[in-house]
Amino acid sequence: MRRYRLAEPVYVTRPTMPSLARYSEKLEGVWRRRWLTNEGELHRELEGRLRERLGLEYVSLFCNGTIALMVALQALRTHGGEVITTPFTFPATAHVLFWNGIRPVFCDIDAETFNLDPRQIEPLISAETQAILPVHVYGTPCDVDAIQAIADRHGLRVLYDAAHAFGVEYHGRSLLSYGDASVLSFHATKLFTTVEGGALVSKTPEQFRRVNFLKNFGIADEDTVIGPGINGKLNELQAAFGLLQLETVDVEIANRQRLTDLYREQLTDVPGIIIRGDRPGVSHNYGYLPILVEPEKFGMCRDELCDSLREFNIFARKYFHPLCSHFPCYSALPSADPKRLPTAERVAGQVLCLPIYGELDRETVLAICETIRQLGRLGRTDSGGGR
Ligand code: T4K
Repeated sequence: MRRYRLAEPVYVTRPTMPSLARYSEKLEGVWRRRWLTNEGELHRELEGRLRERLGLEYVSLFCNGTIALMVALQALRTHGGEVITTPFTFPATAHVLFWNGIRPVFCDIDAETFNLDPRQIEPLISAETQAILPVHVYGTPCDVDAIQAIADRHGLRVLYDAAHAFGVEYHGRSLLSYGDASVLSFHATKLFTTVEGGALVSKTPEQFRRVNFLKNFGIADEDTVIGPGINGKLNELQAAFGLLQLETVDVEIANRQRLTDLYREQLTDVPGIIIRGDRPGVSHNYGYLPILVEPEKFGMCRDELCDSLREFNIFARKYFHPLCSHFPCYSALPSADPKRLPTAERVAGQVLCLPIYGELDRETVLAICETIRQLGRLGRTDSGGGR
């Protein structure tokens, strides 16, 4: 096999950085005002800009997506009982339920979208069910209409974990406008980042007000605390970073789209590698580049491919393996039984997220694809034509 070991490690993602000079410029005002957090000027400006960019009315900034999810559950008065969610997600999704005293009920996923399969939700609804917590995994929209119809039939809330869905539009409107609330993550690994950070998108002015109290200890004014809030605030240094990120995020999406097209072109004919196309009616953000590895056809399994790629300095990631239902804190739940989650089990065993970020160059993507192609060929030869 020809060796393509990359000179520098290539990670699954890399944040776009604003110029240090421009960041310092933005911070000058912060230094002058000595106003560092608690709804500062830059915080207000960023909230306003995000409302415009995302076409939404009620956006509350947060210190991270996890706390925003915690607060969203409180704001929707969802605590105790059960919430139906997906096991194919980052641990935060299930953990915020646990931290709100809620039992997660895991539901299997759809083989195309890797999101909650609406056909499997209804049998899981019980007298204890409070809400549905779907995830737009990799920014691919859930079947929002089917999920809403189920929620309406059973009087359930729908909270979307939209950590990956910055800027995604579905049928011409922001994906974040569906359901009762949506939560974004602005972590350093996300398409749009404030280093750590997140946002909660509310549906109504009442909900928006409640969220803003809850993220600030429930404080209404110096003499009044109206409820048991928490500290979910984003600070001015993060807001400054976010304002500069917002100037480049559309270029970042366009660059990632170009690279996604290149990956698709290069990998579609590789036996045993499944790479998905765009979905109808969706304006994607190209935040992640997941492939599925079918071991029989490819010649090696996902784990072998992932380990082999590391030897070539390519650090792909198995998002989202293991499933949340495998964590010791949830594995004893009846809904965590692998037999009830066959699609999630299969996808978690086959998925691999390849490096994608705007500054990744074309040659590196070509080298990654060629390495995958050759590793597959080698695997098929070693196993006598496929395992
Ligand atoms: N819901 C969902 C569906 C989520 O995916 C997440 C977060 C959340 C909720 C919670 O939102 P937050 O509370 O985090 O806002 C990363 C992120 O830490 C996590 O935010 C994200 N999902 C998840 C998908 O990815 P790790 O453990 O994979 O991160 P780490 O440190 O291994 O970084 C991955 C790669 O990114 C590194 O190999 C290199 C690159 N990187 C990372 C950092 C931190 C950089 O280039 N620069 C950096 O500063 O979880």
